[in-house]
Amino acid sequence: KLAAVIFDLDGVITDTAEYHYLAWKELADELGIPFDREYNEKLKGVDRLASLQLILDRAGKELPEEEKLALATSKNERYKKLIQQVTPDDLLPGVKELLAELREKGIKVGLASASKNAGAVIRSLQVEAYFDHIVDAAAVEISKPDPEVFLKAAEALGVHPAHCIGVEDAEAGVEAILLAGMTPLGIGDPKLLGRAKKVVGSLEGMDVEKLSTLIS
Ligand code: B16
Ligand code: MG
Repeated sequence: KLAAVIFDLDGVITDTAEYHYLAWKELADELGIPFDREYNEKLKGVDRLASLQLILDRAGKELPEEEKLALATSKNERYKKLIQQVTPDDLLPGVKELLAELREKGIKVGLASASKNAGAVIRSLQVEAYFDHIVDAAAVEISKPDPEVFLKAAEALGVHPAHCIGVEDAEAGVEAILLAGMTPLGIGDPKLLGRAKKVVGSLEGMDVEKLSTLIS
């Protein structure tokens, strides 16, 4: 029986991927490293330092740890400036309606994002009230595809993973949901998210009845 739905943020609730891209792009340009939207796909769902590593790897560039931390901080400063533009209009289609229905039917709602800025984005989107728990990404030790962030969310919500649906747009995220023992709903391309129980283009028209059929 469906007890909780645990959402990823970027690519599921809103499309902050574009802002992450712009912030990384500025940094990569300054470093003289080639970086484009296609390569950016690999960074989706991947935490900040691991994303930087993917960019450096592409140029075969090695840097000392302190320098990497400074670059990651610099990217984050740019990102934080960009997300000041986020408003409720940036909610992806169907999200608000689904969150409202989940709340109304007493199904718990959690957020399992790799982003340390997740709380700020959720507040700017003005949907904070719909979430029973937002996992603190800073407290997550191992990134997706490790299931830690989803398991932490389920624990905080007081629900068994078997009664949870996880919603993800990234391959690593779908993997994390499966490893957590939850049912994955994919948002995006079925070719990339083939391991999800079901893949839809967006959450438009998604409701509790449809979600329930995935889990029973
Ligand atoms: P931050 P998600 C992820 O969010 C993004 O997809 C990924 O591109 C980003 O690097 C990561 O959060 C960390 O974000 O630098 O703000 O801590 O998809 O897990 O909601
Ligand atoms: Mg995502």
